[in-house]
Amino acid sequence: MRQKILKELLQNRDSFISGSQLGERLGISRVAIWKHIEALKEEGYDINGVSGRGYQLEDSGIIIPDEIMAGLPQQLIGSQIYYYPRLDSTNEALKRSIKDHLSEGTVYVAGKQEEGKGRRGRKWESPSGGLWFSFLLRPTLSLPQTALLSLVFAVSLVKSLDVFSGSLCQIKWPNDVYCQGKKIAGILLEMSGEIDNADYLIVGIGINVNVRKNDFPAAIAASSTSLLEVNGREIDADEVLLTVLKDLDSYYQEFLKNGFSDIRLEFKSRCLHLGKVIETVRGQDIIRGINTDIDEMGNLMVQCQDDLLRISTGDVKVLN
Ligand code: BT5
Repeated sequence: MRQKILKELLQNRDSFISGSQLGERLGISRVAIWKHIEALKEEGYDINGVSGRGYQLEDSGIIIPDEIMAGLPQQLIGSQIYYYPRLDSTNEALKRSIKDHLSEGTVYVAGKQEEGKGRRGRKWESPSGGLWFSFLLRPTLSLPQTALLSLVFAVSLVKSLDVFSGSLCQIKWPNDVYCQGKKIAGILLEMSGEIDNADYLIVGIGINVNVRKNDFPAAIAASSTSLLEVNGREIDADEVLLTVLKDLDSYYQEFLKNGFSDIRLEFKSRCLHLGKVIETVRGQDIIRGINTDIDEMGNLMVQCQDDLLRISTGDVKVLN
């Protein structure tokens, strides 16, 4: 019933709709409507109630799962979608639900995250207006193959975001997505299990869709961008989600079938720093050199004077 009330409110978002009108349309009492509205507010939906006029929903990118799922017949990623107006972190929420036997491909989307996570304990700013979601996979791959998925999904994401940004997006190894020189999206993979037998893999993706600069701390505002900023207008978050989920699924299937070879070439063609001088840290050492290649295992190859070094984890700073 709550989903039905939400749909009615979304369809009437430009005006107020009274409790009795809602009740008539859905065949329940005005009091029952009021109770559901209070529960929806409790979940985090921003609903204005004005006596004598009724209810109005503030729509800041609400996703209706049924509508997205209807556009994804037969695919694994997005076979189940749940939307929450507010969560701590979609990765954490999905992790907590795993014991409830969630099916592979389940997606959790949040309107905003109060404790959004980046890699290595960093924070991911997740105000309203962004697309913050995670999905569950149970791949039967070796650990190095599973790790490659972070590069595979980065390639998938640049392809999707090209469409909505109208420009060629790029990847900063291993999986940050850049648009016009600024970060627009990030990916966080978390897994649990044994080395060759992952219990589960959670893939978290954050995309700055309609996020406004002044919703970010100054440092993040300066180094990031959004689809809103590059287009100069708001973009439908549900269309972005639909496209992104389709591409993620097709790249995942392609990787399972044919491996990394072709996807690696796409990664290289979109890599922000291939052929450039980069800096990264390995153990206690700061490595500075030319990034000459990304190898078949997704490692970064860095030429430092006479040594060709292979970097398998970490962050990259692009120097020129
Ligand atoms: C990432 O980490 O880029 C992975 C981000 C994954 C976020 C998704 S949202 C859904 C799911 N649920 C979660 O809790 N997380 C995932 P990393 O490469 O460590 O980048 C983090 C750094 O990016 C921060 O230290 C900031 O400098 C910067 N940053 C933080 N929020 C940002 C934002 N919204 N846009 C651009 N840059 C941001």
